[in-house]
Amino acid sequence: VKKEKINLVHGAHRDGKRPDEAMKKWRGYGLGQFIHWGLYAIPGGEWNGKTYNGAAEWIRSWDGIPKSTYDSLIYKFNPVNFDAKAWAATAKQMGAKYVTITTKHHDGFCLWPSKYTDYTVANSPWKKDIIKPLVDAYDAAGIDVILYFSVMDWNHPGWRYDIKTEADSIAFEGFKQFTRNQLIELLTLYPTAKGLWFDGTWDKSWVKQAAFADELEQELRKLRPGIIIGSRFRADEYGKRHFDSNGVLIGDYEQGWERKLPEKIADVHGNDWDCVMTVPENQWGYNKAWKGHIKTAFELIEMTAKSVSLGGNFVMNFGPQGDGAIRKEELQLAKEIGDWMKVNSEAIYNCEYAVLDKQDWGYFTKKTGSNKIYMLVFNTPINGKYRVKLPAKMGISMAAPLSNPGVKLKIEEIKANEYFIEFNNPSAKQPFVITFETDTDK
Ligand code: JFZ
Repeated sequence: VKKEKINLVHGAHRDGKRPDEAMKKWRGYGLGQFIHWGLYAIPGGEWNGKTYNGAAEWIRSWDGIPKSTYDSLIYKFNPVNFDAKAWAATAKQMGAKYVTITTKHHDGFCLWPSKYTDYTVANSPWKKDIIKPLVDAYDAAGIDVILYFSVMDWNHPGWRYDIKTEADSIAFEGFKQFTRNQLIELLTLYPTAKGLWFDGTWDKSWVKQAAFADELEQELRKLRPGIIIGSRFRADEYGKRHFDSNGVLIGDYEQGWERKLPEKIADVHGNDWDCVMTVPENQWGYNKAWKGHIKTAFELIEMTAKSVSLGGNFVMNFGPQGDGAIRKEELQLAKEIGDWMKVNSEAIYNCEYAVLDKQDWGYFTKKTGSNKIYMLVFNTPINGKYRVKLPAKMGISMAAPLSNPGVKLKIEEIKANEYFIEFNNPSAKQPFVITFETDTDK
């Protein structure tokens, strides 16, 4: 039975992937960087000697922290070790092709000198814009910039979690205009930004603004044709978020893959998506403690491979310190990932789902628009024989290690469309890539 389609005015405005060049480029990024930076980096998860296990960027909401005391951290914002070019160099060295930067997190502090609030870098001891040098440095490094923006704003007097009274409604109208002004301001000040990454859009107050948010999104798209906006900005008129009441993705890509990855291609419903991931369990802003399980470069590389193998991008978060420097642990991870990418990025950039069943040794990716397949190996078979099952009529014509393409690997046909590729690589300490080409007359 076909479910009847609901007529929506503010649902998705497109079904299926965006076919334009800007989105094709986004699809080919493979690996990205997220930056969470703001006033919360100054306490770094610690308040009056007390630590808390929640996310460090949420510290303002902890019990017992006076809001006005938190807000006065603006007078301590003086990141003397901030170096936009050094951040961009770290991202570049890691192999990131895009970066998402918090222009304003939930606390409302703006890293750009917004003229619509006093709560900005302009009124801190630092005084200067942070976003402009970052956009310039990343642009110069060839890394696309996406601006993160939290709609929820704990500092703005008009923000409400819900709208219950006439007074709420009046206050929130002012907040909506403020939000629109800030977004137009951001796109005007930083015209090279390729997208907006929305957050803090889950509360009832905002979910009820289907018409306003839809019109605003269209206004922003008109202002910057090609701009990329994910599924986390607005709800439809029935309050459905990410997917509208007809189950169609709202926005250009699915933004729900937060600290988790899909397991199989069916999980992503034919949509574009990216995964945003913290290095510890759940810390986006700088946390001095850095405790619990800390992901290794191996794990982060595997997540990158898995993301690309299922048609998505992988985005690793960085939480720079209050003084503006990136913590040494993150620099080390960026270096290790970058060293791996130097050898293997061909299997990550501009690659897509290979339409092959996953095998035990790791992940398949495929170079978009070609018949070149990559096997990203994370588990090595003891006998050195890599089983490759291909669909009917597809065979392997040539196989080689990506790092040493001159070495042609032995291919044994086991049965129709099923092969062993032999590669004895017992000394491998890092994940590696075997590449093969297919022919379609087998
Ligand atoms: C939000 C923020 O609250 C958090 O501080 C961080 O910026 C992160 C990237 O985004 O946290 C979320 C948002 C959505 C989900 C979970 C955490 N979600 O949809 O599961």
